Amino acid sequence: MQLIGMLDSPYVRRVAISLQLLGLRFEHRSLSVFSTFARFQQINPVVKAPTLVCDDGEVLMDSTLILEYAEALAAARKSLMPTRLSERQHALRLIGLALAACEKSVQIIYERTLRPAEKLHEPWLARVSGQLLAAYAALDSELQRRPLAVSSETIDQAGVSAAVAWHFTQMMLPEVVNAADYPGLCALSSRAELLPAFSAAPHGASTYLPS
Ligand SMILES: N[C@@H](CCC(=O)N[C@@H](CS)C(=O)NCC(=O)O)C(=O)O
Repeated sequence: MQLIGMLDSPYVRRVAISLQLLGLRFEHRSLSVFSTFARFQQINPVVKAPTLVCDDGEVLMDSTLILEYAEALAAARKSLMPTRLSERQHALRLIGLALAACEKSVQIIYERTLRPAEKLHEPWLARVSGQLLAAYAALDSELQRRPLAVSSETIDQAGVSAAVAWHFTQMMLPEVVNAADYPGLCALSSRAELLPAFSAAPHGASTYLPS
């Protein structure tokens, strides 16, 4: 299968890291939804990153749906989702917060980079920034209350998603989210980024490098 999209997208990165942790082989094509729009469009006319081209050619999109498919593919061997209901409920809460943080970060970046400066809408930016800080505040307090396991064998989807979201925001918007205010997220991120699955899929323009 082929994963389409750049690793500067937290959504693409969470899929690239998760596929590795699930033991699934894939080819990565680092196409941009902006600078290579036409090439992306030939693969997926909706031009959403990540896109997954399955082995039979069917095209999936949306990181959460792609991960649902990946979990089913790997089911007999491994899962990144806890099986006990109370643990799964908590993991889903953390993943929801991490995805909201990704969404709000991306909205700020798009507002700043895709819109002419004179058309920036400050009230919208203020609203989205407040939502972003609220998501990270809740995520950080959850992580301080119940720290997550962080090794290649034990990290789960909540750990992957929270670590990827945090690293993305720190790479792109460090002036909006002050790292020192979120010690739980800093601790998770600094350990997660050392894992082989994370370093093989670094944030940025490069292609995933399997070890
Ligand atoms: N909910 C989606 C969000 C994906 C998303 O918004 N990806 C961005 C790149 S970071 C994208 O495709 N942007 C182009 C566009 O929406 O037109 C997911 O989880 O995959």
